[in-house]
Amino acid sequence: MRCSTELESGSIGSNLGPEGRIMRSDERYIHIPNTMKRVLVLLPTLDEAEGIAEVVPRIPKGVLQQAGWEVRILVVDGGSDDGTIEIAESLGCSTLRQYGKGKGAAMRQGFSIFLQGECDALVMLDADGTYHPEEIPRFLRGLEKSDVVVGDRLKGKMDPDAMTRVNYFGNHLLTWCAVALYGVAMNDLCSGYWAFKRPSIAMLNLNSMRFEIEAEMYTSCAMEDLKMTHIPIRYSSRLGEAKLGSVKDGWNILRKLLVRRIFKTPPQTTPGEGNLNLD
Ligand SMILES: Nc1nc2c(ncn2[C@@H]2O[C@H](COP(=O)(O)OP(=O)(O)O)[C@@H](O)[C@H]2O)c(=O)[nH]1
Ligand SMILES: [Mg+2]
Repeated sequence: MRCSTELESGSIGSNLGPEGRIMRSDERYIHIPNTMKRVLVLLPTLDEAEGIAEVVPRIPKGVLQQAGWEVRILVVDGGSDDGTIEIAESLGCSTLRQYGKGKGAAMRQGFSIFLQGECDALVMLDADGTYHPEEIPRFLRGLEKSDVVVGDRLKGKMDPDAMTRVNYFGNHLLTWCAVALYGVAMNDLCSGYWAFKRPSIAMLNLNSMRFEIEAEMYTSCAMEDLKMTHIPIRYSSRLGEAKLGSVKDGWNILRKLLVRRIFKTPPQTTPGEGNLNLD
């Protein structure tokens, strides 16, 4: 059987402007047995050459295939000039130069592309070597009983230098604020390792531009009553340089929690597109 994928450049590229075009897709057509489900692994990158070279080969495609999952990898890049895109493409990833700037904008663009395609689930993780791609099968197993699975670094096994004291304290504080404001369980608000069933992505209403995206994902899941499961994960020191500024981004995250508590739907938003409605 000949089966087109969501990453077939013709169908997606034609929906995007020149800046947001799909730059290359290795697999225009793939053979997928009818019983296989498809997962899109979404990796945001900004000058992450070292990280992407480490993370992509560690995605356990074989294990996932045995569990019935066909894997697609999409790198949404924020304008790297260190060879990140070339490395990603050499490793068989599809790559996309995001509209605008910021991780939040990149993730929302990735979500929109996911919804244009036919994958059944989405897993997102940072491309800096902090999260362990080997744990993707645990996330997908978690989706059998819930709508969304969130990796919990704070109760998982964290390497000694993986998180600064300021960030550790800040993550606990922001998580506590989130639960106090929304009354829905959350263990690690700023985790960048999440998995979603397809309909869950379609229900998210997001307009974050930067690192407040995960907090907004939580608020949206809480307001849509999606069932979230939390699984402890490993967390390691990053490769390359951090882009997050602890105080500035911490404040943005808190502000997002407060704003979304009052204004439930962000302005200029359609589901899955946030304010990046590209029409
Ligand atoms: N596409 C895109 N990715 C970004 C941007 N800023 C950061 N990232 C990626 O988002 C992930 C998390 O960034 P990082 O600096 O590690 O922040 P932290 O993990 O929250 O401390 C990494 O994979 C970065 O390369 C951006 O502006 N655009
Ligand atoms: Mg990181």
